[in-house]
Amino acid sequence: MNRRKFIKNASLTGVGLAVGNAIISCDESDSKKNIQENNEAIADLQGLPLVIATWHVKEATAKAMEVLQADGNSLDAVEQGCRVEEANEKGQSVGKGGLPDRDGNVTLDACIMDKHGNCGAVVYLQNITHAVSVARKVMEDTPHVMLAGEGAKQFAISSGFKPEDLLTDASKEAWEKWKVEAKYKPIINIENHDTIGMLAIDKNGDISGACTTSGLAYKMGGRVGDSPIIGSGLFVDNEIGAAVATGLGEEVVKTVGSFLVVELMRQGKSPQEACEEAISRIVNKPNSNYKDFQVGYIAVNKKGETGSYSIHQWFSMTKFQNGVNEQIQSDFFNKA
Ligand code: SD4
Repeated sequence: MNRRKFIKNASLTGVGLAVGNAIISCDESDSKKNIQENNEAIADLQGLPLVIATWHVKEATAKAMEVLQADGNSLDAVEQGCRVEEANEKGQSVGKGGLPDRDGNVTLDACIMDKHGNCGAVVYLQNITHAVSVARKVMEDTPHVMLAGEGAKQFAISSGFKPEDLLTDASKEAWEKWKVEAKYKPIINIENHDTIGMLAIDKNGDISGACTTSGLAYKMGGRVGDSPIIGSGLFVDNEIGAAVATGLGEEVVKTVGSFLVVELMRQGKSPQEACEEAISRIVNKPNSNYKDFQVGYIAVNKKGETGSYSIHQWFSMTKFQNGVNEQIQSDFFNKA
């Protein structure tokens, strides 16, 4: 029995790892092997559950941890965690209160991915606050992985979501100020809170992830970023780990960033090393104008080790593990 099945079986029986070990022992050598696997399994599960998220979102990670501590699974945890920020009108890059495109429309992108590799996404979704939950519905209730625009909105409404105006007074005012000059220039670290990407490992050791955003402020009408694109904004492989991105989505899409981070972990890199390599792919392109934009990654592997890295300073990761919910400043590339 491999370690994964062992962990799963031990947690499914609900009778504890030591008992699980006794049940699966056949002869002495099997028994020794199983004890070793047992110890490894216990070590693996020690730092769990855990949740990490992009930027400073302690309320969101606290919500996710509440779900995990109540024996909830990692999929519920990331959905519930992301919903906190989607509902927070003060966050101007996610859900309600998100900054609009240049025509004044708030359009949301989100996706979610579970331990089986199932995923769902919505792009250019309007008038529905909880884009991450619509993405989950796409995953669970449709034969598709992605719905866009009006189709996504109609699906959400038919699934029971209430349409509402997502443009708050504060975001409308910011847009009106922007219109005076109407210059489109992505701002590095527009605020200390941005697109939320969240990754969680539950008590069974299973990984899920989600990502939700209103995208870049004052983008062209119809623009979709990396955040709802599986492999770019988010990728989960329950055998290996998971990664999620924030920043200038175009650059993340061009390097299929989150998939790259997970594949690098598969090849043996730590989450930190993998995030650094994914950033180096962007900044080391010939003629890269990386000085003008930000990209940040966070990642977690199956052992619960985490990493984060960005192009510029002031990207951060919020991490909730072993009872500590903390904001961790990310290391970064551009130290010049
Ligand atoms: C996008 N990656 O739409 C998102 C925006 C973002 O920090 O993450 N901003 O390109």
